[in-house]
Amino acid sequence: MHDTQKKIAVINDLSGYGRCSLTVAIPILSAMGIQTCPIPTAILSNHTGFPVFFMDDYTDKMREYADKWTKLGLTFDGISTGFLGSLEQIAIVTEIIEALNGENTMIFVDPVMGDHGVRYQTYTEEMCEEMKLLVGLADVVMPNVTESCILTGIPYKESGWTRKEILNMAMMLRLMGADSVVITGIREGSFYTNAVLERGSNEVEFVRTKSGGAQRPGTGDVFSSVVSGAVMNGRPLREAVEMAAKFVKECIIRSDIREIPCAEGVCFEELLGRLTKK
Ligand code: PXL
Repeated sequence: MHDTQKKIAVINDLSGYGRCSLTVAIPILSAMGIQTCPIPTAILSNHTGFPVFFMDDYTDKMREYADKWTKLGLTFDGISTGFLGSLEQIAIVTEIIEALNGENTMIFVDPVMGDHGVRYQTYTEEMCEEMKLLVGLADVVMPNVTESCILTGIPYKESGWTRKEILNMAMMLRLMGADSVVITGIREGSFYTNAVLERGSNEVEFVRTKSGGAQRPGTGDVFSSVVSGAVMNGRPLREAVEMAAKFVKECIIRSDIREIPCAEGVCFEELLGRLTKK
């Protein structure tokens, strides 16, 4: 039989504790039937939402690491990027994407920079600027509202976004060069809304999900992993977003029932069966 299994290179950090980035992306994409090949950006004891963390930046090693993949002639159906630990790393990731990018490779960029109107501790202003260039390479870019505001320069607000404002923000992100834009986690009363602006369309589709419970870190990684997996499996973007929003909500509800501490993310592990291909 021909090897038709889909393959994705996932550029993200390995945080040992707290369920985010690679420890979320690898199991989710694997459950969706995709061969998932990590390129680590940094190794952390735990994510940066905890009071203390150890972080070993992997910037100096990434070129050599990815270069061997080029020499091996590896090609990928998808490349995804998440948390990046340094300014130089964003430039390196751009190079890696260019080296591994095949004719039909889908590029998924989750510009992990902040949440709730605040930049992550490790993120500098220069890194935010550099991130705009990476956004330009994306087939699908998936910022949350905070990241959308940082990228576009629009002032952040926790709620009260009009749909016109969201459309404008999505259009601005597309002007940076991304083909399709998904703005995630827009607060609308007791709902969370994801806005989908597809390639070639001038209208935003809104996917609303009733808020499922406590806010938890790593849910953005769960969301982007499911979207990437579903798109690679041939689903239209809107359907992929619906699937991801539903899965995140179910994970949050289960985590609240199980009383998982919020800092530890969501217990997606026991729900992975819902994502496996039937
Ligand atoms: O889920 C986003 C994320 C990824 N990686 C690291 C983080 C965070 C959020 O806090 O700290 C290292």
